[in-house]
Amino acid sequence: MEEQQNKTIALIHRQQSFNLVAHIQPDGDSIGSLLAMGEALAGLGKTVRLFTADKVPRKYTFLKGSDQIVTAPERWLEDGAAVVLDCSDLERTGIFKEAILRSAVIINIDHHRTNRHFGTANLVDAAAAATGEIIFYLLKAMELPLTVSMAEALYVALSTDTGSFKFENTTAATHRAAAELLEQFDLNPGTLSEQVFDLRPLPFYLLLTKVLGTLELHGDKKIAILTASREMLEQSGALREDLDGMINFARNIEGVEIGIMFFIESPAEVKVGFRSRTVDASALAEVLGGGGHARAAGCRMREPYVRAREKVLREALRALGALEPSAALSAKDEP
Ligand SMILES: [Mn+2]
Repeated sequence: MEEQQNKTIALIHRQQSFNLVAHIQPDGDSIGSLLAMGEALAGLGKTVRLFTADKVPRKYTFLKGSDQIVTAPERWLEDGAAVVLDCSDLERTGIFKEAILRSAVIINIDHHRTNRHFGTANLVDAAAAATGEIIFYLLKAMELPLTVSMAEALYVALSTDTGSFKFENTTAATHRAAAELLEQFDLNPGTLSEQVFDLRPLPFYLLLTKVLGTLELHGDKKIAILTASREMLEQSGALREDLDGMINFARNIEGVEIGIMFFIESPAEVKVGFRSRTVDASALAEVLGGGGHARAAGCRMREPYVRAREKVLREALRALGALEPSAALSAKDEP
């Protein structure tokens, strides 16, 4: 870790321009990490561009500088170093993958256990609750002074990836970072949390009633499944980003070990999210071609919903130990 941190710092000092990229469907950690890192590099006199393949969700647009994050690849600085944030692999950067691969220098800063170490420097720490936490300690090691907007961005990164410091990825180091941010700046955690976690537009609630209506329980009520579709988004006037966090309703049912949420992208593709209480969600997602964290993971399956759902349910039952590997296959399954 320390060696990779030193390597990262050396690369930052050596390079003059940077393209910072976070993942598709950016979350609070992606946006907060992009903004804090971007402002830190700009403060060092570097030329900086900020990218995500999808637009900044509404709930993060109050963060200063979020309007500088663009989805347009033509803004890419061809001689710039790439800084990839919160991405376990380059697929997660969407349309920016090729541009990143063309870069002479790639700095990979991430906290996913499944990170592929695709960088020139790989500042990867699976023990960190958020990429924002790694950035906080990186900037501290560089002795770079923070600004109030960087502190807000990092606080949002820490609080969103820990579900308000509630998830079991929250550590003393996470709290220390948050405490230092509160100590140094006049942040209001109540206002920030309300903005990020509580206030939702009406279409969110209209969508929620539809999604909760799809609830199914399996495996002795230890697996809860929710399903959403593009039609539901259209009918309720909601955006894709309004689905963010909805999966927790499945996981939070008493007695449920695995919460699963499907999003039907098209008749031929589904996105699947996993939230678990005890089971290794990242191992479950990996079997299905995805990845993530121990308690939160996901995958994308290029097949129709009904078939994908059958496979996912079978793997989830297996992960619970409810199925013996051989008993898991019914007659019509391929071996
Ligand atoms: Mn993250």
